[in-house]
Amino acid sequence: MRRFKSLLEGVERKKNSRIILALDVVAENRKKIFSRSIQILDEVCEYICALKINHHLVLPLGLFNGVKRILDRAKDLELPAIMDCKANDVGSTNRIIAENYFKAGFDAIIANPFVGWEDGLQPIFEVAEKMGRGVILLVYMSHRSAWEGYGQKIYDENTGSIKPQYVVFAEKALAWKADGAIVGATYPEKISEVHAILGKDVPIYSPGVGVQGGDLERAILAGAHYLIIGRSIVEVKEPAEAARRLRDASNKIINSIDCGMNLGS
Ligand code: O7M
Repeated sequence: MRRFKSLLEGVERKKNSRIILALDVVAENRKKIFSRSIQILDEVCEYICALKINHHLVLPLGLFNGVKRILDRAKDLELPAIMDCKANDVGSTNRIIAENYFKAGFDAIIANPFVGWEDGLQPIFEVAEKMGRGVILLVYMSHRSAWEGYGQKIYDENTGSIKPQYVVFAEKALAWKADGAIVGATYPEKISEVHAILGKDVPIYSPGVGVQGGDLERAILAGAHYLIIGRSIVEVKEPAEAARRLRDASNKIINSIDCGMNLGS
């Protein structure tokens, strides 16, 4: 059974935060990358509900070396960890990717639905099911050229209809019972559209607030549930203060929606 969604919801409630830290630490050497990562994690843990690790750490530190130690620290702090590997290969390779990241201690991994189900992402979902972990799918990315892939129009041979790629990916996230869907905060109109398809079944994780130009309020009002934030926390002088401000700002908007003060929600 996959337990990731409920695990994260529990931490979200306990911490009263929907901020996921993208721990994208860049430093001049491995030692500094590791020590800075631990330091930031310790400083901001109170204000976040999970952390996301990317190639910034896995490549220099190694999965079963430095990253595993960061994951152990995250466990001590009761923070779920997501691996942003954007798995995108044939099924046999995807299985190895998932097994290794889960064995190292990750609670969920991110995958690209572009490779399809059979002999594509199916093995990842099978491994996640067996090991009680989660799978989050890319639906519409935050960068400028996202439209070239995620926005292209595709022809459905079965129905004869033409749909944007991201709508089909959102439908797959529902059909495959994904634990989450990634939609960039830089495209709030896409968040609304995807949210209309997913409802409450598949929460939207939204990266791109801050440095990439995405607006926290617009993303949440459009339907983003979790905000994935990196440089606006990691690369400032006082990461804890930045994380606290982002958590408080997001909670203010969430509370205003709950009180029915935002007509757009
Ligand atoms: O806040 P930032 O821009 O410093 O960091 C955002 C993080 O989210 C960074 O780790 C990116 O690799 C990641 N990300 C995007 O920025 N855009 C996407 O569309 C998707 C991701 C992501 O997390 O994919 C799972």
